[in-house]
Amino acid sequence: MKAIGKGTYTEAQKSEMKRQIRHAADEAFDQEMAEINGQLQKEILIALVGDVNAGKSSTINRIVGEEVAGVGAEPGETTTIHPHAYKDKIFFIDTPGLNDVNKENSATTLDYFRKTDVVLFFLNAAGTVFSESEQRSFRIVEKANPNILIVLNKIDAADEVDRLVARVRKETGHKYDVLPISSRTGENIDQLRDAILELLKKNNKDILFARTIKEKSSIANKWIIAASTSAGAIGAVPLPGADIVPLTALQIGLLTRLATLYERPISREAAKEIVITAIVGNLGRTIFSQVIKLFPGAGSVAAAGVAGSVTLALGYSVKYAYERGIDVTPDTVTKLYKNFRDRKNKGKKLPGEE
Ligand SMILES: Nc1nc2c(ncn2[C@@H]2O[C@H](COP(=O)(O)OP(=O)(O)O)[C@@H](O)[C@H]2O)c(=O)[nH]1
Ligand SMILES: [Mg+2]
Repeated sequence: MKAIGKGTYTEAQKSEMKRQIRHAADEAFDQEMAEINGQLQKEILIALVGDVNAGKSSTINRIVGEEVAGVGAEPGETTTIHPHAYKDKIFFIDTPGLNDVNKENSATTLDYFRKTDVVLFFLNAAGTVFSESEQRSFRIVEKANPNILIVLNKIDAADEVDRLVARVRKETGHKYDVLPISSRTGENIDQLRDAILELLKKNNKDILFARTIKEKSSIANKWIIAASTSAGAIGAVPLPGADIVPLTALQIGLLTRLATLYERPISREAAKEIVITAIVGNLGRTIFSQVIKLFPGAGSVAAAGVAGSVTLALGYSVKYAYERGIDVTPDTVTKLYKNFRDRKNKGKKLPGEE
C-alpha cells in the first residue's frame, strides 16, 4: 500500500492502520506495564560523598524539590553509615564528612558503596578543590563503585570554573562526568538530574526515580524528544504494515511513561485510541510546527517527518493535560489538538510560549 499526497491516507488504509495499531498497542501496553511495574518494585540507593559543607544536603533537596529528612547529619553525630529512606523505595546514604569515609573504611562502608546505584561525589568549587583527603576518599569509593558523578558545587562563589572542571576530569582519568552546579542559584541542577537519570537507566530504575521528583517538566520533555527522535527513524510517512508496529510501540511507551511520571494511570483502551488519533488523524501534524518551538532540543525532531512530528505533538498534548489536571482520554487529547490548531490558525501562541 502506498500513502497518497502529503501523508493523507485512503479510507481503506485508515481502517487497516487502526486494526494494526490496536493489535500492536495491546502487546506494547503489556510489555511497557510489565517493565514499569518491575521498576516500581525495585529500590534505589544513592550515596552522597563529600566534605562537610560541600552542599550535599542542599543539592539533594534541590534535585527532588523538597527537604529530604535525614540527609543533614552533622559530622560526629553518626558513627556508622546507614541509609535514610526517602519515599518508600529510595534511600540516600549521607556521609557527613570525608574523614568519616576514610576512618570508616570498613567492610560495611564498602559494602554500602558497592550496592549503591549512583555515587554523587561532592567538591566545593569555592574551597580547595580535590584536596589530598578528597582524592584519598575518591580512590576508596571508585574501587567499590564506578557509577560516580562528580558534583562541583558552589560555582556561584567560584572563579575559573571551566579550569576546575578540566583539572578534576584530568585527575580522575577522564572517566567520570564532572558537573559544575550551584545548589544556591539552581544553575545546572537540571543537567545533574538528567545525569542521575541516565545512570539509573542502566539499571532500569530511571522511571522510579523520576516519579518522585517534583520538577517533572524537563524530564517529560526529554522523554518526548527521545521518543520523537526514535520515531523519526521510521519512514517519512508511516505506512500500514512495517512502520505501524514500531511507531505504536514508541507512542505507547511514551504514554505509559508519562502516565507513571505524573502518577496518573492510563487505561489500555485510552492509550490505544490516543495513538490511533495521533497516527491516523491529521491533527498532530498541524500543530507540530508550533509545538517544536516549545521544546529545548527539538531540532533533532525537526526533520523527522510525520512519525516524529505526530509523536512530538502527542507527547506535548498529553504532558500539557497532565500538568493541568486534565484527564487524558482520546476526547480530551483531540480537543487539545484542535485547540492548539485553532490558536495556530489565529496566529496565537501556544500555551507555554507566552
Ligand atoms: N554559595 C553557595 N553556598 C552553598 C551552595 N550550596 C550550599 N551552600 C551553603 O553551604 C553550606 C553547607 O551546605 P549543606 O548542604 O548543609 O552541606 P553538606 O554539609 O554537604 O550537607 C550551607 O550554608 C549552604 O547554604 C552553593 O551552591 N553556593
Ligand atoms: Mg548535610
